[in-house]
Amino acid sequence: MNKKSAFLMVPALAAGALMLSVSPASAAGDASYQATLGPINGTGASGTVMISLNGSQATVTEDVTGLAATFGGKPYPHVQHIHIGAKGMCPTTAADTNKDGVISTTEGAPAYGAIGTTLSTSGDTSPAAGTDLAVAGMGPTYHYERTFTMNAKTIAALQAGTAVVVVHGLDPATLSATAQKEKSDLVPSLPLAATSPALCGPVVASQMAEMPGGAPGTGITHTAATGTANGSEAGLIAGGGALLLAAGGALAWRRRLAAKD
Ligand SMILES: [Cu+2]
Repeated sequence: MNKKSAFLMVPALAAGALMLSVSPASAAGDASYQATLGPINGTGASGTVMISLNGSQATVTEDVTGLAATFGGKPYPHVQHIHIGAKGMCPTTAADTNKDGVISTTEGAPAYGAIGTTLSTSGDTSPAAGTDLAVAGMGPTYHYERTFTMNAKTIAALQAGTAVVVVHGLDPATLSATAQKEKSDLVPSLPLAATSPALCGPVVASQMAEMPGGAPGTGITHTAATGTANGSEAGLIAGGGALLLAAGGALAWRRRLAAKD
């Protein structure tokens, strides 16, 4: 339903998207995105993320606060990712299909998809590093900033409005007695709390980056990309032009969805 209406709105935006695509090549891959992170699983945490793209070079700046503080007497490791390939949304409590009171990472996947990029503090940024606790964000409050080469799938998701930042790791004490005994759906050697989502925010195009000196004379205004609370509708609409231009990508995206249970 949402997808359909978003595609119906594409013709109005397609002209703008095409005009942007013929702007100077040096600016072709440059864009900025942002996400406001909100609590999942009742963490009460919050945060912001900025992503600045220069070709495939991404600079990610993130500030979070209110997360679980310690685990085993050490700063709590919060693995964090840009998820891609689904609806570009954060899950609601309805996603807790096994009714244990916790939205697990897997239960949230129909909304935000699989890991596209790991926001690790060093080394690998691919999905393979997704559950490496050693390169996770640490403690209840942290500032993260890193520049790295972002993979094409994640860049495509940013452009399509289907990227979602998810920070994981819950305080086990806040879980139901049942959930406290469960194992992680991602890493069975860890408790469920360790990998379940704590913060989530759909990534939307940042208006600021489109203004300075960009595409003079095109007269294009970007009203669709302003970050609404859930971001999904705006993201789908804003990404419509890009999806149309990258038909192959859109097809692959749908195949991924179809392949998913
Ligand atoms: Cu994740």
